[in-house]
Amino acid sequence: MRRKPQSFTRCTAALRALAVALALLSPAAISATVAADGPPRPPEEPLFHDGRSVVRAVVATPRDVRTVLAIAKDVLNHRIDVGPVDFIVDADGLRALAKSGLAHEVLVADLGPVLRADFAARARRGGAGGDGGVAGGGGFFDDFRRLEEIEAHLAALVAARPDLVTPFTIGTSLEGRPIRGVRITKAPAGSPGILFNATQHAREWGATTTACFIADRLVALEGSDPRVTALLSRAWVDVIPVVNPDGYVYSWDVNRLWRKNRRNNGNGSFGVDLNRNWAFQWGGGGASTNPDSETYRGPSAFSEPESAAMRDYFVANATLVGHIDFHSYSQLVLSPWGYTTAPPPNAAGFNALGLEMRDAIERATGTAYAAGPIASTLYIASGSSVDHAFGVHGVISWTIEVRDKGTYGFVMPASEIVPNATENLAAALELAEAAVDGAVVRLSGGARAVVEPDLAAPVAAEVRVMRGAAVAGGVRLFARIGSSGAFTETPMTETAPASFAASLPAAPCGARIEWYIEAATTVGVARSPRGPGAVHATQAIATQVLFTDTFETNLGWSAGVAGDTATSGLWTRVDPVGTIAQPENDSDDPGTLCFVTGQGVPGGAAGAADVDNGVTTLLSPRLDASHPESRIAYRRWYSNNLGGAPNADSMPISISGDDGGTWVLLEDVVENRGAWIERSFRVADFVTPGASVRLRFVARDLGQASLVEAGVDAVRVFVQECPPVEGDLNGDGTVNGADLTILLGAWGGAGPADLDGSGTVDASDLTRLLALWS
Ligand code: 0X9
Ligand code: ZN
Repeated sequence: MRRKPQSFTRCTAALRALAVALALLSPAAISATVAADGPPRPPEEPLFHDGRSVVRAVVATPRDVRTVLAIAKDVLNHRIDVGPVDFIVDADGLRALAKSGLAHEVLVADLGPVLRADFAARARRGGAGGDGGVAGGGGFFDDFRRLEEIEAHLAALVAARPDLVTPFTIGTSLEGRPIRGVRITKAPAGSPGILFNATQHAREWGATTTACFIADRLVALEGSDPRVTALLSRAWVDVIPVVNPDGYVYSWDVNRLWRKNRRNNGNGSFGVDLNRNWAFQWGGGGASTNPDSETYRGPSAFSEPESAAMRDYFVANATLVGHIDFHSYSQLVLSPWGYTTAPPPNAAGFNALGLEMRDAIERATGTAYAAGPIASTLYIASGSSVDHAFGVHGVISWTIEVRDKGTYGFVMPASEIVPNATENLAAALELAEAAVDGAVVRLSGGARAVVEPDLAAPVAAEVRVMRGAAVAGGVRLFARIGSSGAFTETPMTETAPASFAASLPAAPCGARIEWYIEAATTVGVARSPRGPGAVHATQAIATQVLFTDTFETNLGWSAGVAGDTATSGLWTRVDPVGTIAQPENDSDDPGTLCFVTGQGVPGGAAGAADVDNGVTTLLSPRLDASHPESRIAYRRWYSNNLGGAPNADSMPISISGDDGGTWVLLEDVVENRGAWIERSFRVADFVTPGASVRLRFVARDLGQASLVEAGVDAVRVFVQECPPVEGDLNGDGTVNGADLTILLGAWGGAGPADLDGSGTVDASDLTRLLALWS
């Protein structure tokens, strides 16, 4: 693949103007329209946003921004670098949007029924529903919970493990509600600590449940999970799930989409955006002076009791070293700064740790998040928690925007609570360990699953100090061949600042290499992989590539077969033009071409060249997979979670061993990763290996008007095997004591231990085995 810039980054001046305009647009700029709601209704009369829609426009120019500005009732979320912005419009706004010609999709046609159904479901369950069961028991995470239920759950954690959990209150909200948290620790006094908080923004319930889940799991896993146990023995972890209790209650009782606190601003409007009310860089960009605005910064820094309580918490807890402020939505892992696009101190450290957190999330549930600094990844916002925590206290501070990416937005289905929180617990542990141990170790190019036998394969890692200082010679590789015995320690060489290299031991074909890296700082020892005793595992095995197709020329693929019904988005071999649903580049293989479903035009709408009205089939030529151990690999792209009727389709990928006569399903793709994903299969697990194997990729839009995009690249046939080792009776790749035991056990008989084929296992076989000894 040769990377080409995304079309909208080609014009940097326009982009800068766009960034400025977007900073203005951020909920702040929509104040006047929000005010059109008039004064808030009394609590007994919920607001359901009837007749309003949620739309996503792909903003590409400052003019587009002005259009959105004029039309939006509330901006929900947006990312500058990929262009989409989600916002609420009324019926007039929807008409205006259609007239404006701005490319957009309707994510929710009418919020009214959605919010009414959501409200009714919760009302049926009753206010006191849920049993506050301890440590995940009793279905606490089956549904969203009212403030009282969350408080009861925190109390239950304390009651269950008084040796581990201590309750605290950091202050009182405007309406007199305590802002509660729990401290979870077995560490001695004076140890470093971590804070996880959520719900500065009332409507972000997916963040609230994440914080509750983290507290719950830490309590449940302490004493059994080595990683959690080790963390809690050397650090304290505080969880404050609801920083804005008044707003949270209001989002349950009156307006599900309420964001701010409940300050009466005195002009008929309510609420200060707590995440614009912190002192560090208070009053800068991306915050509003207008009380009607959704990002109203308040009359002065820390004017609000909720943010002031958080300020006091940070002052009082001097050994706090790491922090995550959970928000929703967009699936982003965000680091300082928020107030400026200028890089923060240790930007490289933040970047490396952000990527580690993103990877941990993906390993946990397969969900794709993006990582980067706030101001350049999302938008400029000043007076926020993250900037204050890092700017004033030096705390390694993050915002995570949890699921999803706009399909449900703030109104996350209850079934997503646990998977969402599970992936964010993984990120939380990653942050906690890096902050406590003082460093992050990030493997360059990941941990290789396979290396060539008998060669010392290089291992490279980026080591970034997050706290304290590096220890000279403190980065070391530990490796062993096999799964038992001592690890051999090798110092890693610093080949460039923060880049360390060493080699894995050469291992015979078939052997498993286990290894880990340690990086010592003055405050602790960081490790890859994280967690005591965890190892990377790499297999030494010989790979022989028999066939490669990079799609730079057509080696006989058929794009379309008889019976295909799709009317647009047919498979085509091109250098793709990206949209929010389609790749901008082919996969990481030589050249630029791949197969995708329909070629777009630069700046075109995402729905313009997707698959519509039926199926489109991509059929391979005959592939020679006659080696009995043949494996087939391909890289695929699939997107079906954007646009109308998301997740309604799938892409079946099948294999035939008889030239297309009969087909066996390899996988039915539904995952939406926004990335090229490589898959490989052993042919014999599906069909009889032979010279007439074919692959078939069926992209389809069945029944509903969905946004469906797919791609295929880098098809290969290869074999991974070890030549048989003479004398290796147990097949572990070496001749050793285990083989001797087998030979002696077979003494006097026949079979494989009869190495010389004399008909009897005897002394001459023993002599031979000893001569072959590894
Ligand atoms: O705007 C915000 O406060 C956060 N996004 S949200 O959609 N949840 O409202 C992002 C906060 C990022 N942090 C900083 N801007 N410092
Ligand atoms: Zn938020």
